[in-house]
Amino acid sequence: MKLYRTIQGIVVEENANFYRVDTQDWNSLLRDPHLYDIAHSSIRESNLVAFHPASVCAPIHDQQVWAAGVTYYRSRSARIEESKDAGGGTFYDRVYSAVRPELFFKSTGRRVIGPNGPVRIRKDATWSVPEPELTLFVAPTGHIAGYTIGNDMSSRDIEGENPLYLPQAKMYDGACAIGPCILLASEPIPTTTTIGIVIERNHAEVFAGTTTLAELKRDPKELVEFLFRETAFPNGVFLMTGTGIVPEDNFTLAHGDHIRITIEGIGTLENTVA
Ligand code: DO4
Ligand code: MG
Repeated sequence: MKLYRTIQGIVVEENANFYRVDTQDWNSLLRDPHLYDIAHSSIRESNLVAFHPASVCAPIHDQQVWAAGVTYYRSRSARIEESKDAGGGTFYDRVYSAVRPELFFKSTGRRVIGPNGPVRIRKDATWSVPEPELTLFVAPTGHIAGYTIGNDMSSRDIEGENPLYLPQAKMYDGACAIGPCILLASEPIPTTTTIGIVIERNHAEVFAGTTTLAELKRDPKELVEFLFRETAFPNGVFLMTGTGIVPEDNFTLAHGDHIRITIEGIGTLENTVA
């Protein structure tokens, strides 16, 4: 069951049919402890609606986005390499195997870019990449209520120069895209789930990569447990779970690049670099 926030209102998709959810308020719906049941009870013939993909917005309003880092071996290795001159090797290696994960604030809800919206690379960066990440929607109670697709846009040269520059490398306008829907799930997402990314430049593929959730080193529940330890999220929160796909070191994004991230069972998030 997939939940969409659209210009026309809130819509739930089940078996390729779309149904109106009788509330206009995304925050109160996501806050509701009966979110799954409310969405499920909307699946009836009298609620059938036409679906317009172009009207889909980011599935977020007043929720924050947080992110986990170095949760895949590939991310650990890429970061050790990019920060070797700054002595980052031990930081990234240590956080990969530490009990406490790396968690950082990524974006306010209102700054998030939705499906087909423009993501950005920093003007003062020379090495920029998208990071395709399974993103959890966590209810105010700390329960993982759903899953979406996230793009944690990052400036590798800025982060690599000094780990203390991470907020500048990762928190700027157009650095966070989420969507297209929230997969509401009563069961954890399977570890066989595939994550794929394709980047096209002038209609030609310049990078493609895939991974699966089996490569994710930490249980999503463990990440949530740390996030909720000393912080409350009254509207719920989105938590990116880290990237397992990092392009080769000679790759950097360019203006006009088209980024397509697909997570099995959820859908595809498409954005263009503005
Ligand atoms: O340690 C820096 C950020 C890591 C990250 O964003 C990731 O692994 O996805
Ligand atoms: Mg990331």
